[in-house]
Amino acid sequence: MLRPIIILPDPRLRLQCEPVAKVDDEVRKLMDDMLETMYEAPGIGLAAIQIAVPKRVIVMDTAKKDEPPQPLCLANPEILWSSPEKRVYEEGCLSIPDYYEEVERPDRVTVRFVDREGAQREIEADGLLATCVQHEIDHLNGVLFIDHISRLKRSRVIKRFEKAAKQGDPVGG
Ligand code: K1U
Ligand code: ZN
Repeated sequence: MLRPIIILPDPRLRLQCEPVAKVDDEVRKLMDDMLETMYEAPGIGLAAIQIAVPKRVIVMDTAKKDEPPQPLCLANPEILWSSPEKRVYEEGCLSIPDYYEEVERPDRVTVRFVDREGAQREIEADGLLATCVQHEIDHLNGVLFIDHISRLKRSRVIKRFEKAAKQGDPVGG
């Protein structure tokens, strides 16, 4: 089922999300809805809070267009290790449509999480997957990619989206 994505300045995007006690059928349905919503957007990642569910669940698929899909569903993801080397990538966010800015983050991370079957796993991510998983875990802590850019750029984009929300423009243009 497709779910609506909430947009800046929705205050729910600043919530600290709650861990999932168990990956049961309800959480698996949430993961399926998130993947469907992410692919339709389209995007390469989505956190549950972006569809107004304050749980520590994220989905991602960073496969290239010419590769088979590689959906990943992570409950309670935790970064165990981050590389000292950094990578800069021009990020976007489905909750801040049509705004892109370069963000510097660790180039590689090790992440522990619970998978769709309820098993605890670890992945080592690099490149785009590393950038994406850090962006999504930030969402679970109420952090947006604009919190990693200059204060001036951040206040400009927040003002733009506040104005659009007041005028009833749903995409913030
Ligand atoms: O969390 C989100 O808002 C999704 C976001 C994830 C993300 C993008 C870039 C860097 C880090 C994390 C997006 O998917 S924005 C859309 C996007 O990047 C994209 C859309 C279509 C094709 C390829 C990329
Ligand atoms: Zn985002």
